[in-house]
Amino acid sequence: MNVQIRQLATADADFDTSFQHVLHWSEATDHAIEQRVTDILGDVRTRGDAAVLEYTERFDGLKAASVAEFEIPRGELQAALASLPPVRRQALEAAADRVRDYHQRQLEVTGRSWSYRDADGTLLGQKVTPLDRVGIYVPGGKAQYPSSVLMNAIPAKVAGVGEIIMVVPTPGGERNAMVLAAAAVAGVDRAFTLGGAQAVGALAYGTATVPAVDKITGPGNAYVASAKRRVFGKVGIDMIAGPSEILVLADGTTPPDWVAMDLFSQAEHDEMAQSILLCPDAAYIAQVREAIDRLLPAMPRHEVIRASLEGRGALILTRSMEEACEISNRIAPEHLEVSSTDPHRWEPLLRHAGAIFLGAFTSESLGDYCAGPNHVLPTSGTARFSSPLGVYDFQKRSSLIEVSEAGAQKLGTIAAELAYSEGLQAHARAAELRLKDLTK
Ligand code: HSO
Ligand code: ZN
Repeated sequence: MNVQIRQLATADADFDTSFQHVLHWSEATDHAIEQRVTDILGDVRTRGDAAVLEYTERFDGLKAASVAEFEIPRGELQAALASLPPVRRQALEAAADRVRDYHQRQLEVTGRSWSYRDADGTLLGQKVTPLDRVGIYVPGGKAQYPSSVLMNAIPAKVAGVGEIIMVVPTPGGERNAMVLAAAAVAGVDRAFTLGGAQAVGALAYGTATVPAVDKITGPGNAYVASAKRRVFGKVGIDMIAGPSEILVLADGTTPPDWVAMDLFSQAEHDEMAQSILLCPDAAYIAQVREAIDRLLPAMPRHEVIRASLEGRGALILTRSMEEACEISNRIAPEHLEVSSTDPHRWEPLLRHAGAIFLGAFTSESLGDYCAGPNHVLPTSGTARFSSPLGVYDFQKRSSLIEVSEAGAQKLGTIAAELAYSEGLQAHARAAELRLKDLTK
């Protein structure tokens, strides 16, 4: 049966209403999940390892006498790498090299501390420091993403994080060799077969066995997302990632099969993933539609792809490429492909997207694995205000101030005046004590 994907045109009288329908995305909070996560986190916080053991047995069916049994020895990570078929290992290592290289360049820009002296010789600046210890949550179960291990751990490593702790749920004890191998390649320091809210709690509060971290990154299910929200403040978090999204902005020159497959590539992640085509050429949209129907049956994940395309997908006919760019900005997609012979003409018009893929050869999937930039990206329109995961997420900044004697005179007068206006006597006096005529 043909795919019932929604088709709209900006020229339609009811376009705004149907477009709102495409955008609408109810992230209804599930109160039952919230409550259970609150209970689990409270329990892990007060009872530590004992609670982690109980929840891991209950949810993942893993029984152990101590949490230490859930730690995967470093040797096992290395052994997993050694056990891979050579082509797989080479692909993993080649991807890691490119991701490392990209983030190394990012470090050169964002890792730089800076300072200057003003006219009075006062030194002002900013010092960049890597985080001491981070936790990386790697989903297990139905989705196993070794690429996400690379995308989380490599920027942390490049930033100079002291210790990287990975947690990965292994329901039934089934360990994924690629995930473990990726941890070895990326330089993960310690790994535990733990997952769910209990793993997030253990990382946030620390237990006798699992060390407390300063920040937790990585995607997870609704329980993990809820737990990350709740521990935020005690620790840092990266973001709460929603289902994957792709928007293809096409001028009608790319082979339609390529575009259809790119739309499938994100749709196959999840029934709730979103794939959208924006194009000013009606005949081309019809060709992509035909390609979708022709190519779908052969896809192993055709059921997920169909559900995603029919539920949240859209083919949108615009009046022009300029208008397509405007609509893309309103959507602020996670991934934006500019499938055009002249992508650099459109790129300056595009303001909101997690990652922008330029030209027909740049399939989004290359970015998921090995182009170099991070694949952890803002979703659900959050590209309006946030950025890809990067080296900067594993660093923090401290301000540096060294006031010279001359500076103390000038700043002391200003600060004292403002301090008196706030009724803060001690602040004012601290500044005034350093004024020359008062210390004589
Ligand atoms: N597209 C996903 C990342 C991923 N794709 C992992 C394949 N594996 C993030 O949006
Ligand atoms: Zn993907």
